[in-house]
Amino acid sequence: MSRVFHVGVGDRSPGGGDDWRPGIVAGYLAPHPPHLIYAENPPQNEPRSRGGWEVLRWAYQEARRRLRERHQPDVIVVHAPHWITMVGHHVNCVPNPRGLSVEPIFPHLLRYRYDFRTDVELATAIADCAADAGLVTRKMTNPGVRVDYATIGALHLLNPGWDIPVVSLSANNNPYFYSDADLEQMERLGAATRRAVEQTGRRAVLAGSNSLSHLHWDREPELPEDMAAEHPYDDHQYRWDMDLLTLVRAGRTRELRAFLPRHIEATAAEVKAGSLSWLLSALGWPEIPGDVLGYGTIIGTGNAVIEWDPASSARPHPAPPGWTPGPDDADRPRPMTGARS
Ligand code: 2X7
Ligand code: FE2
Repeated sequence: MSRVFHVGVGDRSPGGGDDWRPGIVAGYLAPHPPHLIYAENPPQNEPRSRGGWEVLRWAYQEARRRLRERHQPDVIVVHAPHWITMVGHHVNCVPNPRGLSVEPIFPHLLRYRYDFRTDVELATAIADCAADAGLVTRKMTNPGVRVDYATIGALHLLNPGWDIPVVSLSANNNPYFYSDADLEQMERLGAATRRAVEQTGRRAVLAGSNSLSHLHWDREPELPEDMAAEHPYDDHQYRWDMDLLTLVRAGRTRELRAFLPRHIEATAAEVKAGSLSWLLSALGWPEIPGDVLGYGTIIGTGNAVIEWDPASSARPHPAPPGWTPGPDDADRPRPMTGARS
């Protein structure tokens, strides 16, 4: 069982140097496939593995180092696509969620005991700011509700010691009723999150818990961590993911915003649930490069760990001359055979 402590805002000596300040100090795209926790063999998870998916796990290792040494947040705010709410956007306001999180499709990979602290003041402020912005919003106060594995996955991988308080947001299901992703509500939720962080004076890191391309196998190898079986679902999905990452690395965030619905349509991308739009909207769609710490596939889906750090002086990686996003797919119909979840 993880041990948890809560450090009050203002109690902590900055330690982060002259640039210590409240606000949203960084955002991460933080994918959650249960395979990553399974491969780490932490004490909270029952199943045991021989490892696997190392490059993505090394990316998370670097994210953890930056979180501890550079960002030192008061709170991690996570938006995750497997806490699905049919009506509105819910905010977990339970002070100390604890229990067993089981991945319903991969229970042999993830049966994880969690026990963490919620920053209830910030959670309440986010719900209130979202309601003020015209979003249907609920404060979830039922301590018996089981926390989903996408919330647990991103949070464990960013902070396995669970010594930083959390705010967890649900994913409203409405994008899945429409053929085109309507991400406008997620942008409003992002702006509301930012307002709440500023009102409460928190130093916050945001985590959008999404995979990228999302068609995947429906058969698992006998040994789940057999890396000889792991590769992109197909070249089509891989190329769309690479184009998305090219925009990210180049800092072309406005174009990325317009590109997301195309990427979703072409690859059934999990960002349809809106975690990435929420995250980038909260950061103000900054025209700064995202730092792609790693990319890898998990049962064929594309996954990237990416950091946006508004205080970083890292320079963009320009796209090759003449490059435009969106592979030329005239000769390649969208594959329809993959499974989705
Ligand atoms: O939730 C997931 C996912 N997003 C991608 C791959 C495998 C399992 O679970
Ligand atoms: Fe997922």
